[in-house]
Amino acid sequence: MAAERTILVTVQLDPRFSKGGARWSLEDEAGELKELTMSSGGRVVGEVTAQRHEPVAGTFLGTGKLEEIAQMVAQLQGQVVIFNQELSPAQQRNIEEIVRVKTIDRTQLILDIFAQRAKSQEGKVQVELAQLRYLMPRLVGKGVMLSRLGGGIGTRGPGEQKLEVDRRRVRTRIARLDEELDKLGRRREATRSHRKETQVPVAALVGYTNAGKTTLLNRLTGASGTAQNQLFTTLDPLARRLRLPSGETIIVTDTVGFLHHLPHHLIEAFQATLEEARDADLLLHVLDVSHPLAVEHARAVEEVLATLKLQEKPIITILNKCDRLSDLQSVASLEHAYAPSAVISAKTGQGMEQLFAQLTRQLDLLLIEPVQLRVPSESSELLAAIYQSGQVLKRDDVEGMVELTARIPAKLRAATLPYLHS
Ligand SMILES: Nc1nc2c(ncn2[C@@H]2O[C@H](COP(=O)(O)OP(=O)(O)OP(=O)(O)O)[C@@H](O)[C@H]2O)c(=O)[nH]1
Ligand SMILES: [Mg+2]
Repeated sequence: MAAERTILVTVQLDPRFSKGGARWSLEDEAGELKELTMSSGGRVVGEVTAQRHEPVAGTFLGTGKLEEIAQMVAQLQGQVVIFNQELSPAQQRNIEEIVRVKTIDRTQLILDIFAQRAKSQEGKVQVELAQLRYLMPRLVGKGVMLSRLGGGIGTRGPGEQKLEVDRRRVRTRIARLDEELDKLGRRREATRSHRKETQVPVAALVGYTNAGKTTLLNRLTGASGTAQNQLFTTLDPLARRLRLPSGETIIVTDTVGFLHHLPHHLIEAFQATLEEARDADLLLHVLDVSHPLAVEHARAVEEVLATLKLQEKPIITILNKCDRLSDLQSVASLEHAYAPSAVISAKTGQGMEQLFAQLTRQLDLLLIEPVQLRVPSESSELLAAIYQSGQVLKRDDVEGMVELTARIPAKLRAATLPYLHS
């Protein structure tokens, strides 16, 4: 199929209405939408941006803006309009009636990419399920949308009947896929519990899409997963054994990439894939430090980890693609802010010794039981030392005191003893 002529619509809402997105400029949002579209194989022929206080209930954008989009579609022979936001089924339908071509939102765009990439049986089932669940509430009414689904435009009667059949078919299919996923999940569970029995620690690579997770896995373990400069290359995670220079063996698993504003039901759809991360003893957060939005990416990843209740796992932040930086000075502050961290290039192999050392140290700490500490906030040197060589699992700042749950290496035992708190 030839690449569809696509018109992009990037809307930025008042930060109060778009959770956590305040630091992304309109240009950043538009840039990411373009990358996603190209990753899905679309051809961008036109772009529209808009800023709004809040969405219009029925049409998301105002009439004027929608007319502008309709004109652009006509002039540039656009075949599809893509929004960077989530649209309700009604909004989607109403917009399609005005712009006269198929209109898709951010969720559907990501689902399309996922559908192209999924290779394993489980991945395919997960994507199809998410697609059907997305489709279900949209199987109503009339319009361009319906004709795309094979229903008839115009006469209401037959269309409605057809719809009922469609809906029933979709429901049956969802039930069957649910069962299949269950079965596949049990098989995966068996593999994982086998790994647990053998007591090999598991480290899961997590991070923003395109950060270099697969490239790093390949370098670490000589695996040959596909790494590409496009978003969401990996949907089906690989797991490989790695023998560290210190002699320890660990299993490293790849995972699906994260994105900011990852639609909620996509996270749900990928729970199974992310179980690799949930079961891991250690998370390796790969961050592309050469990206101008690196800090924003890191925050988006932290948000997803929090949603998955994984933020308290031990994390090593891997500051990747350092070969692209002209001066390593700029990365020094990140190295400090994200400690324990390692500056590397998965491409050239630079910094791998530092990463191995961090891995070994964190694995050693895994064997130490966490303790509770209450340290005065002004003891900044001790706090820094705990962060540098210990492993902070939880932190609360309460009235001039810092309450920590942390694993403390032997050399800090004495210094922290007075602050032990049960
Ligand atoms: N210059 C440079 N490029 C890198 C480095 N690591 C990865 N890349 C490139 O970055 C792109 C993305 O790498 P991947 O390994 O596919 O990234 P990923 O995190 O697995 O991405 P998804 O699977 O899409 O989430 C590829 O073009 C890699 O060649 C690095 O250290 N330096
Ligand atoms: Mg990958």
